[in-house]
Amino acid sequence: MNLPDLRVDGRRLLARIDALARIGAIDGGGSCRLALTDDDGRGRDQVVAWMREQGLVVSVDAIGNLFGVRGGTDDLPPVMTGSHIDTVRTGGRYDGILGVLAGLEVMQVLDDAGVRTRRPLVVGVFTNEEGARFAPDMLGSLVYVGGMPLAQALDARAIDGPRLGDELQRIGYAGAAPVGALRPAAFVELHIEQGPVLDLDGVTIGAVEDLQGISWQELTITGQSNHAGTTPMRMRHDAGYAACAVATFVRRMAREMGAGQVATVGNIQLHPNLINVIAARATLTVDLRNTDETLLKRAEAWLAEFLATLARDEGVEIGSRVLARFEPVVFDAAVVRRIETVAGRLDLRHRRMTSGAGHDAQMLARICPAAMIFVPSVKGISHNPAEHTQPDDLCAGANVLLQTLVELANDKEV
Ligand code: HGY
Ligand code: MN
Ligand code: MN
Repeated sequence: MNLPDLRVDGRRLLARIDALARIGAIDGGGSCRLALTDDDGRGRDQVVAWMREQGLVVSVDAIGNLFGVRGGTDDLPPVMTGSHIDTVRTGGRYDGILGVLAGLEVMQVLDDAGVRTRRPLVVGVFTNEEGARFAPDMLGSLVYVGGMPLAQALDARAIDGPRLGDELQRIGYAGAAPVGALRPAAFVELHIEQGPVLDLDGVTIGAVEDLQGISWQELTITGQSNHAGTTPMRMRHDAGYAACAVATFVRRMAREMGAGQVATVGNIQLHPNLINVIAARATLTVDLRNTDETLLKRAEAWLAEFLATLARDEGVEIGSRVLARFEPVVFDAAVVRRIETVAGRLDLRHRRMTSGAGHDAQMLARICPAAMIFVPSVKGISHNPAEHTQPDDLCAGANVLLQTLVELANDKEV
């Protein structure tokens, strides 16, 4: 079989995507498998079962990252692919899952064709990529590349209370392998775009050349609970009003800054959260992102100024805790070019682009040449059960991944 003619089996890939989506299934066709919950554990069990069926050597490291290794002919550093299978609470069926299952599909195609690559191939499944239950996001790959001490990560607290290390133990994925033991020669991640660019352009493949910086913080606003009916407006210290003022400010700031600045208040909790009580306390999260680190820092500074003025004017205290802070990342130009060349050879419309979302590839880029392949998200919808990518596009992305991984794995000099 001529390697460039190898193609994935779309039916098998889609069947596995459907099977995994049924674990933690929610209305609308999506899944909820928050990191290290029972459903995430069941999802992991299913992926490990598929890895074992395919004869891969499976290892689990101390932060719960899963690796399926397919040996090569030469004892060289492996080429790695993969992503995550944890989801947000309103997750779709492709975010992260496509990268993991397409990686397994690539290995199955090589088995079926009796092909052994020079370098070993590895599929990684990284812990807590979403950061929805434990902060920061991309936690498993961050620890894997040495960006966060293991002990600190194991002590991370879930938004519902449990300690990360205890949850790993509870679902049986506190692995024995030391983190970072597998040092890849290169890393390529296939992922849905989760934005509207490819869909609007009618382009099938995104060769992702960079990824925007991320600033996550949790704000705690302490006011004074009081009677909603008797307290004159001038005497209020209303944490609920202050939280909403932050949400409207960051929206206005992003619009005024333009230049790709985005801002989201995605989580607001009020206490005591009652109709007739002025809120004593508000806890909220702010997500700021920009491809330009200088502009991202400017957005953080403007928010800090606004918070100081708001605290003074409303007579509340505002505390801030950094949940995640990652600078923009530029992917490896040679790997990006290789993705473009493969897409061109497969007659697929392709373009270079930036990732608006965070991904495990941004962490792997700290230790090896890394890049990403995007496929279109219909109407740019993601983190929503309605998340959809056309089957032909899923297969096109998996075929670009297949050919890119085979080329990298047979190249002595990556
Ligand atoms: O937040 C993100 O960009 C990713 O979904 N973790
Ligand atoms: Mn993802
Ligand atoms: Mn996501």
